[in-house]
Amino acid sequence: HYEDQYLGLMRRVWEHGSERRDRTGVGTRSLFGETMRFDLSGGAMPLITTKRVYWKTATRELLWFLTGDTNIRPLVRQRVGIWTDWPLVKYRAATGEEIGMEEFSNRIAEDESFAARWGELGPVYGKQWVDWPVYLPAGDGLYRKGEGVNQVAQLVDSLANNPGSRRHILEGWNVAELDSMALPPCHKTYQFHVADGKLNGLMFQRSCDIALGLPFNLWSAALLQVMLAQQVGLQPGEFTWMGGDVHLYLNHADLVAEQLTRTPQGAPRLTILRKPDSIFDYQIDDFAVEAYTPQAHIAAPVAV
Ligand code: UFP
Repeated sequence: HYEDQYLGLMRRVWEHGSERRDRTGVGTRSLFGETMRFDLSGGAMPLITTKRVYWKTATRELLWFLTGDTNIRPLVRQRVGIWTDWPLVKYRAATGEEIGMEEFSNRIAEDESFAARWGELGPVYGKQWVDWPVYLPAGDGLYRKGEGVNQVAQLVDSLANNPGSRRHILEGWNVAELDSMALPPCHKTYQFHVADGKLNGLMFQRSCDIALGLPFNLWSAALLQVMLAQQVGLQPGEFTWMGGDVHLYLNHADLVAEQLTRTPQGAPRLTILRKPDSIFDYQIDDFAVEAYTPQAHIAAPVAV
């Protein structure tokens, strides 16, 4: 089963990972430089079945990236809270207000100017993907802002018109802007490859929380590949995942113990219900997943 790779990675990191202190202070066990490969043909997806993965939440996030937005408001209005922690912590620190997550989310959703002031994440994925900033020399050592680069549009164009290229890259790691981002990109680099009528994809993730982040990241990266394939008239081929620092947090012991007793089941299939006019026109209802009967959700603490 495709998921044996995920469970095998979890087991190896837990049993053989080096214990390291990390930014969050929680501590991890970590291995460096890991790979998994998944066949996406016929609608197959690397969707984890040994616990429930909220693939619609991950899909909403991906669609939000593609709009170029970097404010949490559209996510919060869809009840997606995965990016809310960081603005909340910032708001509390700036105002001293002991506001809870729910109240903060409500204010973001209801009050547009509050969201504009407090919901910004800085130039994270969306900005870099569709509007990578460009500065043009304007003489006397000065620069003026040029039109941003829409990497996603360029990628679709190059896949369609120059399939043999070895430069089908989508990059989030804008070195000059890392300091203004809420979180430097984790899934920082994507590369695509056209061969035999198929679109192969590779995603490199510099830092990977196996328990909480990776199930989401696998789904989203594979979904982007399937969407791109549809847009350029190719079949989805193989998806290769590569991880840099691949870790389990020490406070995830219960999750690891429980999940490693479980056996992967079934082969969920993704269907895209129509072909939107462009990569930027997909809606959440365009995606259907069949034969997904996951085992129960496993709660685990998030390291912030
Ligand atoms: N993380 C992921 N996937 C993501 C994401 C974060 O696994 O998509 F946004 C995890 C990796 C790490 C933490 O445990 O969040 C990011 O911390 P750092 O920036 O210190 O690597």
